[in-house]
Amino acid sequence: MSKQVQQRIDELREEINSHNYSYYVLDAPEVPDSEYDRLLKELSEIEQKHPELITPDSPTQRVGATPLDSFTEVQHEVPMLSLGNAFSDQDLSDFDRRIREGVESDMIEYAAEPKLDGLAISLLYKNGVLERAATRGDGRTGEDVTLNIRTIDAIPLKLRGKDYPAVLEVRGEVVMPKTGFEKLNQQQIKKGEKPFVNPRNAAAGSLRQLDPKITATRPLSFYSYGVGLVDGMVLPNKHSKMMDRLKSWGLRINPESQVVKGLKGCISYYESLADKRNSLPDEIDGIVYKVDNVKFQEIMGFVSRAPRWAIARKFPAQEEMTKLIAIDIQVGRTGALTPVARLEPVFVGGVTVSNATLHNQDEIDRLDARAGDTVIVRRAGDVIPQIVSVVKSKRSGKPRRFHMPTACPVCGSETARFEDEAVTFCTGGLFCEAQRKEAIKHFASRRAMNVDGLGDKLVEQLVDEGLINTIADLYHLKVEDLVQLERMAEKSAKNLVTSLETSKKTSLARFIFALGIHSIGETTAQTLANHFLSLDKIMNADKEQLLEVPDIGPIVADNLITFFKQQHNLEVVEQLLAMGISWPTIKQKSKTEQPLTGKTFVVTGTLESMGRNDAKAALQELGAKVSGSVSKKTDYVVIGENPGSKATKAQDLGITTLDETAFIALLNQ
Ligand code: 9MJ
Repeated sequence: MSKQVQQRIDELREEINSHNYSYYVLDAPEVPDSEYDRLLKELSEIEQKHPELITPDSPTQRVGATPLDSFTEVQHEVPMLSLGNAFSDQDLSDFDRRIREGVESDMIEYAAEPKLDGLAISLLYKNGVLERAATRGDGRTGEDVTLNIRTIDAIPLKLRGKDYPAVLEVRGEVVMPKTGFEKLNQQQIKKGEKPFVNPRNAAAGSLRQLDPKITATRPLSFYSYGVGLVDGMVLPNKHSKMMDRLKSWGLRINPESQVVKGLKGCISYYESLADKRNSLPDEIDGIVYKVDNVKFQEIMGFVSRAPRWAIARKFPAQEEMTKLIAIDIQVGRTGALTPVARLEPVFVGGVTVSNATLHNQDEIDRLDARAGDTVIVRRAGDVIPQIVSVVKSKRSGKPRRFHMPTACPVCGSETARFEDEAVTFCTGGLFCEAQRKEAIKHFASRRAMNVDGLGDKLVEQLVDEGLINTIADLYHLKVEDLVQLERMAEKSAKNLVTSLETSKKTSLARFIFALGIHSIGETTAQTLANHFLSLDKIMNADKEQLLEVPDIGPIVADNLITFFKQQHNLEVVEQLLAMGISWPTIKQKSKTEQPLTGKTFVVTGTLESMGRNDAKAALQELGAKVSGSVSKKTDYVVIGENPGSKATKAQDLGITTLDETAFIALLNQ
């Protein structure tokens, strides 16, 4: 029995390791994630039943249970080197000349590798098993980060095959791929925690965790680029061949690595990688050129802690220092106010940058950025330039703190900010030039005023041509004005004027929704109409009265009050009413008197005579509550064509169902 168990364990471990190899090293996954997870689950279950068969190099043993109190020091027997820098082709040409002269050869072959912007790490394998992982530290003394490194799937806990040296110290870079970095930062912001400045800081922060469980959640990766201590085998005498051996043992090598010939080869490799830089999965800050021939490396030797046989040719910096001239406000088409840093133009990441986003007030507070400050600007890849930090030591005088304006810089309306939200927005939705087009599109849309024939494109055209400025102007449009527009035939113009006329007969709820007040959706608009019965009462309600309405909280209440406090908004509403927009008086004195009050409906499937949203609105107008899912609390389920599981559930629960005919009859009653 136990022998069979051991055999299955061995099989599973081998298979899992082999899939890891295909995925990370060969970059050619063999099985879907689900299959990989299944194998790992099976192994884990067997190991739980037979804990005596668990070994530290089992793929289930990546995440340790107990956090550390502190990291212990590690002495590097072979020092971990740093690299000299080349900032220009001239620097590189000097380097090449020194090598040619040093080894007395006309043309040198170089192993060219992307210079990854991560953390240098040493991995010590004894008899093929990962024993210890350490940071570079100062090159001689680093920190033991074995437990954290073990959580990185791209690092094998056990080497592949059998022909590896008894002692093998692999060196390489732990990185956080760009996509993982973006995701991690989104999560950080969501949790209200500080985002990381760049992938390198994120990788460093992740490895510095005392609890490996946290590191395990971070999207870290690893590429090898060399060896340190080796015992028990002579490795190939070319760097590139040695890297091939590492690859065969399951260590990941950067797929962009290449052997190039002479200075010319170095330069064309540089150019091709610089072109690709933004589309590579990992952040790189240059190219490392290493003399491929190990004999030549030995001839060249070292200066202080850097080899004379290698150099890092840096790409143009992605971070530069400049002056923050001012913080301006941009108003977006949805009314969001975004602070923008106006910068003294600076060349960074390959372009001249003179603006950077500052996101919101919280971000400005976090940076403590003030007009006149010296700041560090970062532009990586195609992303919008960011301000990384303020150089406080260069601050002079006492610049004032920044505060979001209380009035919209475009239209002068009051600004507002939801509690617990980072965005400040303009409340002059109907009037603000920045929001004009969106406000008009929303107003005309099917579920709002339902102006047939007035699509988004036409709204843009009407505003761009200066025919309308606000939603009220729509009702002044004449056929003569419209026919002047490009691609507007007389018939379409006439139809549009008719649709506008027809749209004037609406409902109070539609009208409230059409105003496009922040956080007032269709349902809230309907609730307000049902409760207050008249526009006047809604416009004049104070906070207390608004909070009495079911499902209306303080945010909605505040938004309504602020909206109807803006003179501009009031004027537009007044004009609309003067133009003849009207709705049937809602006669019910209170919502309890409406025919369907207290009844909960679910609508499922396709109705022939109306859309689901219209059906919903019709029910709400009669006081019913419309829910998205069937439960014991549901009173009626309206069933259209191809209804799906909600209909079955209704039958199971014994709930009354209505077909379309019965439903229409009910509405007409
Ligand atoms: C990076 N950071 O990608 C070296 N490196 O070699 C590569 N760093 C290095 N090589 C010797 N590709 C010392 C550092």
